[in-house]
Amino acid sequence: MPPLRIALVIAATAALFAHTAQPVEVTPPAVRKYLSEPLISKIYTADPAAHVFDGKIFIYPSHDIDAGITDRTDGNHYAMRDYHVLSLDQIGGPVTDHGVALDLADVPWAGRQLWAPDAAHANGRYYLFFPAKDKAGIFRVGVATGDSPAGPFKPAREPIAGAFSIDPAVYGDSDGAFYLYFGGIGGGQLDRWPGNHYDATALPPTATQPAVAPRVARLRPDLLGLAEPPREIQLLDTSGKPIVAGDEDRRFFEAAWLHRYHGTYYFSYSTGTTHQICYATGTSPYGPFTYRGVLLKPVKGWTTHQSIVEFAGRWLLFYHDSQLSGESNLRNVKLTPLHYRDDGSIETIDPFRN
Ligand code: FUB
Repeated sequence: MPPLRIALVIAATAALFAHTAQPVEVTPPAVRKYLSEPLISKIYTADPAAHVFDGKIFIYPSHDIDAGITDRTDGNHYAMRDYHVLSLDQIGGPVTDHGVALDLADVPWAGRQLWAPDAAHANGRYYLFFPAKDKAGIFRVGVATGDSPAGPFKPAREPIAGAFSIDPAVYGDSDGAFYLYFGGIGGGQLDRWPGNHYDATALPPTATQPAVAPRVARLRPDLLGLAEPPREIQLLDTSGKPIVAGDEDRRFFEAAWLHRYHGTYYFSYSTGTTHQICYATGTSPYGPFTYRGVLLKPVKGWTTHQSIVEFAGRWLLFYHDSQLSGESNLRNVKLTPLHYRDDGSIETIDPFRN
């Protein structure tokens, strides 16, 4: 063997030996810690709609269960059957689970899947707004009333006429008017309601067409029905153009929420497939809302859903992830402070810290 070749073989053997025989330093994967811990672990909870009633924080979440449903089409495995209300007197204090506030079996029109609810206080009563599939498998929005923020709630016999799809969110404005926001694409069926009429064969927009938009309607003074036909909310980019369906980082998917800060209306929502909570701002509860940025980066799990409320002089973000179970449909609710910059933009929250 020529001297050069011998030298190369020796070098290669030495290198191989070094690789296999030397202790190899392994860099452990970055350990990601959660920004905050579950508020309650005895039951699985998700989609936290938080409100301050009677000086306390009340949370109206979905109550996740393992219903043994393996069919994940259209979110069928999210097969929740009741609602529990949670409350806490102070941030970091103990969380009370007030037990079953509404049971699917007591809702005459509903068939299955009690998804994300919300609540309101008016007329000396408390109102729980909730979506469920009716007996024909179409998502509707129902309302139930009670004397206490913790429930129990008595459901109306029929769903709210003119309200459909999922994720109702109620906003009470400073002039006493209440607005109902709703809708969720994909499993939430909003794509099937072009022009507010149900059409199971409706085609979703193409990637370059405006995205399917959530709806808003003012509620009647008794809050038991809509005062007007729902309007499509315009979500615009900063050049004033509608956000298009192919813009999955910014287009609406589900989880509508409205809050007001320094006179500006903030519409926040989940982008679904890209797992972000984004927000957009406007000067009216009807919109249009102009996209401002990401409020919450993706959490552990598939879904993400938020509410924002001011309590004791601090702004709080309520959200969920799948920390406890690792399963996308068995979630746990959390809270973390939220911070505004001087220009009214919101600092992006990372649900993990390194
Ligand atoms: O909890 C069921 C559905 O998952 C909600 O309605 C959506 O917002 C998503 O969180």
